[in-house]
Amino acid sequence: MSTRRESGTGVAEKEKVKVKRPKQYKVILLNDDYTSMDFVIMVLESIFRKNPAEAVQIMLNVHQKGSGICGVFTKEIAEAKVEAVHRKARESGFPLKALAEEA
Ligand code: TYC
Repeated sequence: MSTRRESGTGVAEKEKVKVKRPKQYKVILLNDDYTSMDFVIMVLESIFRKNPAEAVQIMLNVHQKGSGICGVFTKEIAEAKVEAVHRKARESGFPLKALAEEA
């Protein structure tokens, strides 16, 4: 973005105003052998706001492929989602893991 400003000298100066798009981060869910499918679906619905059909689809994809994307967010939000997954999993005694990775 660029704007023209009067500096007081009568000379118009061009000033570069940098606006940076915040980096985006994927939240990736990892498969494991112990977390129940119902729990993963509940996590996808509650933390990632997926509808039931989307949640089942993502869960099955992670189950079959080993990992899968459940959303793309700014860094702070992605990290908060990862923490929320780990907290819920810990509370329920499941080893479910998620991670954030630059998109
Ligand atoms: N593999 C798990 C099972 O068979 C289900 C599962 C799916 C676990 C996705 C984690 O991220 C996951 N119960």
